[in-house]
Order: sequence, then C-alpha cells, then structure tokens
Amino acid sequence: MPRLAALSTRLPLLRTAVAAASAIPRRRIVCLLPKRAFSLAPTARAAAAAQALTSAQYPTLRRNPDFKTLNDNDVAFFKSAIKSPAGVITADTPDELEPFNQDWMRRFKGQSTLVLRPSSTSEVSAVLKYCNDNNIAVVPQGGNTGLVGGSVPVHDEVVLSLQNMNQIREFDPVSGILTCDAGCVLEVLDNHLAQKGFIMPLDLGAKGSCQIGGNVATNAGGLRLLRYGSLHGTVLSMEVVMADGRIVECGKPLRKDNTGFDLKQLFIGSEGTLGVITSVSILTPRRSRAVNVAMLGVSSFDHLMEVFKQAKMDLNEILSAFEFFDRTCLNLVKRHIPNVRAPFDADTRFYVLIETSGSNKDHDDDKLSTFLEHVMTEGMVEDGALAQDATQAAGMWNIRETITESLAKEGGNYKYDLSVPVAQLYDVVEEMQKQLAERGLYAADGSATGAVKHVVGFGHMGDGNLHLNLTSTGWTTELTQAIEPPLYKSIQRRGGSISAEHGVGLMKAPYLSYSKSADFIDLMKSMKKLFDPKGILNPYKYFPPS
Ligand code: FAD
Ligand code: 2HG
Ligand code: ZN
Repeated sequence: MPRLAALSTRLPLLRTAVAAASAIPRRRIVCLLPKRAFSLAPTARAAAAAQALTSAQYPTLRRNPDFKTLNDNDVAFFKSAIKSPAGVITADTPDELEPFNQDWMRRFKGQSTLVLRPSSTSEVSAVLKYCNDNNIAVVPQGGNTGLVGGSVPVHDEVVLSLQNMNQIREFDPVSGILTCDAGCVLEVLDNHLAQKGFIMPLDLGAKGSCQIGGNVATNAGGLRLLRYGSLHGTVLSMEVVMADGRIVECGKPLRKDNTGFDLKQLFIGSEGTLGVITSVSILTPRRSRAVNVAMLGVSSFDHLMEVFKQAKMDLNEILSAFEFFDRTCLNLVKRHIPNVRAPFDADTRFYVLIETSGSNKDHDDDKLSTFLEHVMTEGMVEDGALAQDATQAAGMWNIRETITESLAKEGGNYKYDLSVPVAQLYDVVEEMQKQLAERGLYAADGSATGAVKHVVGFGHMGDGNLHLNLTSTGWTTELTQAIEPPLYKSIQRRGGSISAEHGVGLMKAPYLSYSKSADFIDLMKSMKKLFDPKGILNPYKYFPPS
C-alpha cells in the first residue's frame, strides 16, 4: 500500500494508487469477514457468570407487582400458540435461556424464565393478546446487540424474540423496495441485495447479528448514514403488532403516501415500548460500482476538521463515510484483534477513514486525487494510505469496526454515544479525561493506572456523533456517578443529545431530561398510555423512572 506522505514521489504514486483502488469490487468486503463482533474471551465469559443481576445493580427499579408471575397454564398456552417446538424456551433448559437474559456488553442480566420465538405475525399477535389480557410483561428482542440495556429483561419479563421471523417477503428491483420480516439479520439482507446490485442503506459493526426490526426499533445510525440518511427517511412502511395483539399496517411500501398520520415514524426509535415490529419495507439504493477507501493520520483535532471540510468540498456527492478514531483506539485494536496492522507507521493523535462510493471510476479517482493532493500539500495530514484492493480496504474497515470489540476486551466498558456540534466532538473526551484526573480516577499520563484505564473517542464524524468510551475493571455506582451527571450536563450545555444512535434503553432513562423537556416527556408518556395502556411492553426502560 503506497504511503502518501513522501511529497516528491506523491503525485505519480497517488495516481497509480487511485487507479488501482478503483478496482475494488462494488461490495464492501467487510461482510466477508467472519462474524467476530460477538465473541468474548474465556475470562470475559467467566466474568459474565459472576455478573450481577440488573435488579441488584438498580435496586430502586422494583418489580411492578401488577405484572403476573408465570404459571404452568401460561406456559401451556404459549406452547399451543407457537407451532414450532423450538419456539418456546423455558427454565428447563437454562443454557438455552441464558443468552436471552444477558446483553452484549455483559453489563445487564435479567431473570426471565421464558423465551418465545414465534414464526409468524399471527403468532406474535396471539402471544401479545394473551400477555395483555393477563398482565404479563414482555421484552421484544432482536439480535440482542443493543448497547443500552434495552433488549434484556430487568426482572422476569417474557422475552419475545423475533429470531424465527426471518423471511424476505419481496424485493422490487425497479423501485429498490425491500420488504422483509423484522427478524432478518442485517448482513443477510445486505448479501441478498448485493446479488441484485443493491445495498442496505445502513451498515453497523454488529451486522452479523442485529436484525432489521432491532435496527428500526433503535433507529440505528451506523457507517452509511452520512450517505443514505437515517431510517426515518428510508423506512417506507412497517407491520406492527400492538400490545393488545392488533396487527396494524403503518403505511404502504410506497415512496409517497400522504394519507393519515405517519405513525411508522413513532415506532422508529421506540425501542420496543410501543409495539412489536414484525415486518419492514425499506428503500434500498443501487450498490456503487466504484469504491475507494483511504486511512489518514492527523496530528490534531483542528486538522481533522479541516480534512472533513475539504472532504465535503472535494468529494461531495461521492463521500460515503468519514469515520475518526484516536490513537488509543488504534492501539487497543492492535492489542486485541489478531492480525491487525495499521496501513502506515506514523503514530498520530487521530486517524480518519474515508470512503467514496460512486458510479464512475474515473470521475471518483479524479476527485479523490484532488482531495488527497489538497490535504497533503496543505499539511492537514501527516501520513496516509489508499487501499489498493478489496483486502486492503477490508483491513482498514476492520480497524474501525473492531474498536467496540477491543474496548469490551479491556473489562468494564462505559459507553456514551453523543451528538454535539462537530467542532466540539473531542472537547468532550478531553473534558472527561481532565475531570476524572482531577478526582484521581484517571492517570492523564496514559499509564492506564487509575480506576478508569482509558478514555477514548471515535465515531461518525460526518454525522457529529461521538462515541466516548471509558474502560475500567468493572462497573460501579461510584464510577457511574462520577461520570454520568457531569457528562450529561456538559452535553446539555453544548446543545447536544445524550443519544445519537444507540438509544435510551435502561442506561439513559434516568437522564432523558437532559435532552427532552418535561412537557415533551409528558407527551411521550401519553403516547405510551395510548399504545400500551397496561405498560406491558419493555417496562422499566426508555421513560425516566417516576
Ligand atoms: P436488540 O439489541 O435486540 O434490541 C434493541 C432494542 O430494540 C430493544 O429495546 C428491543 O426491545 C427493541 N427491539 C428489537 N427488535 C424489535 C422489534 N422487532 N420490535 C420492537 N422492538 C424491538 N448501533 C448504531 O446505531 N450504530 C452503530 O454503528 C452500531 N454499531 C455497533 C457495533 C457493535 C459491535 C455492537 C455490538 C453494537 C452496535 N450498535 C450500533 C448497537 C446495536 O447493534 C444497534 O442498536 C442495533 O440496531 C440493535 O439491533 P438488534 O436487532 O440487536 O436489537
Ligand atoms: C460504532 O459506531 C458503534 O462502532 C459502537 O456505534 C460504538 O462501541 C461504541 O461505543
Ligand atoms: Zn456508532
């Protein structure tokens, strides 16, 4: 992979490099990599066994006594309502039950004794009607990759998993509209579309496990949002089962439909609190013919912003990703992920991964060449590399996409996904480092000797979305208190949002007022009452505890 730094040889090199890079196949190759985001080392597994129950971590979240405790008759009903013998998992098989009670971070642990895996919308409807009639609390669950504790029970709620609802219903190659069951795994959908020359408008590191229903329920952002926009724009319609079992079509698979309220928008990002999404129609774009990926090393955040501005100016409509990560992120990936090599040696404070996707290779290569020339001659970039082939491009994406997994391997991991004005993204990280250092909780010299070992920043710079992560030996109330109220106050002061993409779940419910007014929250509660009067859907989450 040619270095971009040596100015004397840069231009000829660059031209060759760009030309060669355009040979990258249309399909992003990360999806060919093994599904690695979900393995944890044996030590982490042992820690999971010792993991405290959520109800013990949050003693004030008492079980709502109005909810029924399951009995044999209830289980018998569910076994009759769900036809597939594998559709009901009970406490008789604790090993099978356990993964549904445990979140991806191994931070939250519920106590459900029943998992239901219906195979059709009518089965979901029968289950919910029964639960509603009998006051049985339910947690809808997709791929269980959520990062805010929303997808697992707090107490003994029944888990309603969409795993067995995984059929692609229809794809129209003229309009690009895909209609599928909510339980379809994102990567499976993307691979299906790739064969037809289309692409899913969203992509996340969790693609091998997360489901489209879960993506819609969390309004997931991810790596392609810069290019294709949010799910609020691309989801055209959905089928939802209400808490009382009614099946409601929210819209039609049409681009334009101005009849009635646009109710689907309410379900996008409702995190299983208003209804269970059973199918989704989504607008999918053509897959780009020419894809280029470059990774650049940058010495300061000011330079990073300059590079971003230049990328928007020079690459404009072909810019499809602008992701950044700091030096510690790269070092952790190198430490924890096998066979990772940075594409160049320069040790810079920040790294940026830039992707372009277009339909005309020569046009894209020219634009990228102009951009790289600008950022190098004007000293914005210290070093960089341009992927020469699909393997190199995958290697670069692999670094960015395995940051989350690397952080998880460090032990306890405090995660914050924040929206702030782009210029302030890294100020939030530095402010946290300073504040924890002043309290003796973090060693600012990088020796990782404090209660908090690392405070890192990375994320979707193009979307103004920072992922602030802290690693420590575990999660404690003291540490949480030292981090969260000051952080959320700072975000409020900056006019930001306490969740850019992961949602509210259990983790951020007490802090919702930092992003939403009291009147707004009241209105949300009224909506909840209307959609789910008995409050059986995903209780204890999303709304501030009263
Ligand atoms: P789950 O985790 O199972 O559920 C999430 C929430 O949605 C829960 O509240 C649940 O009750 C509800 N829910 C699930 N399915 C349904 C349904 N059918 N109907 C109603 N409610 C439902 N997120 C991003 O936004 N951007 C990223 O780039 C990103 N990268 C990630 C990378 C890794 C390695 C990991 C582990 C996670 C990442 N996430 C990211 C977070 C997570 O993957 C997303 O939030 C994802 O959309 C969750 O989908 P899921 O199917 O796993 O849902
Ligand atoms: C990402 O962008 C995900 O990689 C996960 O949203 C972020 O681990 C995190 O904090
Ligand atoms: Zn993200």
